[in-house]
Amino acid sequence: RTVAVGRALLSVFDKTGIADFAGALAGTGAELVSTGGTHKLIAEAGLAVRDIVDLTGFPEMMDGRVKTLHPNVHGGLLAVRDNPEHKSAMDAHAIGPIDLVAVNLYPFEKTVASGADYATIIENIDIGGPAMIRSAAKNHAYVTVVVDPADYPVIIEAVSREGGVPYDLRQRLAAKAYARTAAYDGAISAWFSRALDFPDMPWRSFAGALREVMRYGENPHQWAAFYATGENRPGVATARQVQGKTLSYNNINDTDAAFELVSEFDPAKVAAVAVIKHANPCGVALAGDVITAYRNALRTDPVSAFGGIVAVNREIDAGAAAEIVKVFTEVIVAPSATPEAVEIIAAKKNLRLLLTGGVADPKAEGLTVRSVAGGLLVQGRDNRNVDDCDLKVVTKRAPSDAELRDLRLAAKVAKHVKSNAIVYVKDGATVGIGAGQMSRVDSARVAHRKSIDAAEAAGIEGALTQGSVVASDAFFPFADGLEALVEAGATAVIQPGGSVRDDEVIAAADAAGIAMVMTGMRHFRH
Ligand code: 93A
Repeated sequence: RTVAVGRALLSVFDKTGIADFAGALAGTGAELVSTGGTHKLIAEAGLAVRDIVDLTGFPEMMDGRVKTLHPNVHGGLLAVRDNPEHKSAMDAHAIGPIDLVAVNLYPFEKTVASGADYATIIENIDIGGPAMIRSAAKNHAYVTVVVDPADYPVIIEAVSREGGVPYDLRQRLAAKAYARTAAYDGAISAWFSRALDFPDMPWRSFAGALREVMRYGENPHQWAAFYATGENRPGVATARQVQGKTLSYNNINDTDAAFELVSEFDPAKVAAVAVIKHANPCGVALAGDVITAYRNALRTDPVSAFGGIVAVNREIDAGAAAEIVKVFTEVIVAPSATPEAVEIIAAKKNLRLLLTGGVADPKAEGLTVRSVAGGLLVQGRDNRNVDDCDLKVVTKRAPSDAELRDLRLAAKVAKHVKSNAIVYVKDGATVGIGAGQMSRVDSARVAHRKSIDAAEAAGIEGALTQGSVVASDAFFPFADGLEALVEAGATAVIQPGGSVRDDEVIAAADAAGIAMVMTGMRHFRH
């Protein structure tokens, strides 16, 4: 529904565009009400405008600290217009509805940035403004709230075209309003923690639901805390810890990487197991059952698996539990575990068992956040994978069905390996993983060399990568990367493509007689 603006309350610190906005609203028949400075400016523009003092029956007092904090304001903003009880309260107390609020806040952030003293900063904490914004935004079913002068034109346009503000616009403006008040309070909270220099509780300066203060961070000399975002997503933040020591900062980070990886695979179709170290997989395998998948995942790099994290996309049964506890493991994470499995794991007192209740939807939206000096980098989750791609065969030889199955697995694993990522797969299991090298050629070689060690440990001649397929998280800038894969014995390659030298890379693949498919989708992970 579109709501006409019968009465508008304007109270802005930044007065940009406010006179024109007020004029346009008045032009559609709106009554204007305003606070001190804003009132003065609008009146000087020659518009009829009531003083807020008139509406509240109270003077602005205490240096303006109390000017709009009054039932005539908040009742007018919060009343549910078609609720008989609310209506009679309005009648009884002569509270008139307020249909639009334009507020922008005392410049707290700018005051802090200017190096002002403590008292000045405190005086620039706006109280009445956020209160009105939050009241109006809550009642967006009836009320329009505008916190940014850049939004005046779209409101004016709606009012002159439709005679009021449509619901979807009110809703969007309300969402923006809460983002503003949240950021405002966040800035106050961050300043406060800095000002007080909470030496014993530095984690206080963050917004969000504090879950746990940890003994230390990535290293023992770093403090750390764990916050829940409230996303309802099976994973390390929402899991139930059945047993074991408290999770450390690194445990949580690694467990997340592990569980997000196995969540790429539908448990109804296949069992997936990942063994993770330092947030990188050191083995991933798919099989008909968990125990086979675990054994095959372990084979990629049994040395690195020591002290690792094991993630499973299906219920852990007694057989799988007995197999996993043979290797020293820090954390096991899975959707569920049978009572017998829980009992077997209980024999290892320190081993943490986390049950998530399900796998995470790999397609879910979400945020990833990381810090840089003085800022935060925020992006959407990498919620796509090779299944969303149209695969293009670019070589003379096309991959066989078996190769294609393994290529898809390799591509999904590569998405979860730190760049540059090279992942060799054979028969549903990784056989070599090269992670985090600055050169793609080195990642290919590291994985190959490690697979020679793993072959030796398994009593196999040569390298595990012999006869494998391989995925790269990003394109090959030169043919040398492709040649390194051929050297390792790969027979098929999956990669995004898109290099200016794609032709050279394809020619090298054809010369070696291997198949190559391109996905068009890069999966950097830094
Ligand atoms: O001091 S306040 O926290 N107390 C209030 O009741 C109040 N009402 C509006 N600040 C309050 N405001 C703020 O005044 C608005 O958020 C706006 O930033 C400013 C507008 O004042 P003026 O119209 O006098 O320039």
